[in-house]
Amino acid sequence: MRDVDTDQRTKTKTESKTERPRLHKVILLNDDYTPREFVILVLRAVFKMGDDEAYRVMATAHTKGSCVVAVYTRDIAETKATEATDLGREHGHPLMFTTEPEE
Ligand code: TYC
Repeated sequence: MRDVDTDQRTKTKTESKTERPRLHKVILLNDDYTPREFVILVLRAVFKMGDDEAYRVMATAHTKGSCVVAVYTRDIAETKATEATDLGREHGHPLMFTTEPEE
C-alpha cells in the first residue's frame, strides 16, 4: 500500500513538471478621452507593433470596447500592461490595459 502511494505521488509530480505555464492576455480597454494617435504610439512602443497592426488593435478597442493585444507568461503580461497604462497616466490620459489568464 505504501509503495502504491509513493508511485502515484512521483507520477503526479512528473506530469505537473512538464506542463507549460498558463499564458495571460493583455487587453486594451476603450475610453472616451485618450487620442487615437496616442494609443497607437503606446502599442508601437510597448508591444513592438507596426503601424498597421497598432491601428487595427486601437480601432477594434474603440469600436468593440476592448481588444486582446498579445499573450505572454503572467509576469511579462503584467509588466507590459502596467508599463503601457503608466505611459498613458504620465501624459494625462486614462488609457487602461488589463490582464486575464487564458482558458
Ligand atoms: N475612444 C478614443 C477616442 O475616441 C480612442 C481610443 C481607442 C481610446 C482605443 C482607447 O483603447 C482605446 N479618442
